[in-house]
Amino acid sequence: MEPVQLLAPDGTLRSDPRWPLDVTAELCRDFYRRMTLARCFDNESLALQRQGELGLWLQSLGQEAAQVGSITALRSDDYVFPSYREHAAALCRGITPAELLVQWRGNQHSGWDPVRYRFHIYTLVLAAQLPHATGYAMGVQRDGTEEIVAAYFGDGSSSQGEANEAFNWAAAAGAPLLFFCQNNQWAISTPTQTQMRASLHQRAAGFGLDAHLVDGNDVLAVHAVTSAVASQIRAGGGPALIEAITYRMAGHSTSDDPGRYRAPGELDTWQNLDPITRLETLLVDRGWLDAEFRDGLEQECAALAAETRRICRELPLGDVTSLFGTVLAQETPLLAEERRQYEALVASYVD
Ligand SMILES: Cc1ncc(C[n+]2csc(CCOP(=O)(O)OP(=O)(O)O)c2C)c(N)n1
Ligand SMILES: [Mg+2]
Repeated sequence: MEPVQLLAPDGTLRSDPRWPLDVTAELCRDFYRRMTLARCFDNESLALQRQGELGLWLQSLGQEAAQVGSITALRSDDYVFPSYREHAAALCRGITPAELLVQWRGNQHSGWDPVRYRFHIYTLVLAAQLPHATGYAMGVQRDGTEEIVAAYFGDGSSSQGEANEAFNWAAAAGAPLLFFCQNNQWAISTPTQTQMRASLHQRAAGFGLDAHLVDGNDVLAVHAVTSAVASQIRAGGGPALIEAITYRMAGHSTSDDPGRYRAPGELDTWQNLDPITRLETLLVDRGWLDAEFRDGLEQECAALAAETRRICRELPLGDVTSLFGTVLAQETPLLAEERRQYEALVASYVD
């Protein structure tokens, strides 16, 4: 299967009758704006981590098209289960920089109200969100509403038992669920080729999922495919999986040095496929990137960066012991003892 592509790396647009999309100036500018703002926020967060203001940061650099193209194809009340790198998608849902950073500064366990944004908290335990999403989608199915559910995960996570259980369970139940894999070629230092023999979309079809492969650095293709697949799920067509071929242009996290395992030249190859540059080529070609729009976006980016720097330093310190109160409805004696020990430890810190 060839990945669906509507916008070639050189900016040439082609249409595909199977994946219709009304490519307007407004749509392209909106995608360009969202992707540019996400990258700007990501760069700023990286800088904050390097300055010691964040404990850790996992960049979404290079994956903006996969995230923006897909999340904008969903309705705002479709419930989403992300993994941990979905900052561009989170920003599209209206989650604020403060809400996104507080967890990575180590001040709170998570930063936002998942019910308000219809966007679940980040899951760092690989693939744990996939059975959760399946169960949630089965609930939605029983409610009989028009809502569908989407779950983001990575190529490496697709090797987890939970992922494969979720694929099978969702397929068997006919749950209204979209599995969206960002195949960014790496699971920390393990390349996709080492991780699997059959590609994910092939495996997905074997589970009975409606499986698709898309160029994840082509925001138009991602959007067209996700829109069509989401409509099909909403109409009762059962679960589907989209594998988006993209690239993690940074290290796995700020604790990782990809120079130790990545072949020289690999990044250059993918830089030529940069999703933002690709859309920019189209915008310039069509005369849709006028000075007013460009200046406005530059100012918006500068304001977002400044706001991100400001709020990061001011983030309130949460109650770290609250974790003990949110796991079980009734505290067990063992948990109570552990809580007391932990509270004593925290109280013993001088600063
Ligand atoms: C159950 C589990 N095993 C191992 C890890 C350690 N770990 C964190 S991220 C990661 C790689 C994940 O790769 P992928 O799913 O492709 O996502 P990506 O980081 O590329 O977005 C690993 C092995 C973990 N967080 N959870
Ligand atoms: Mg990966």
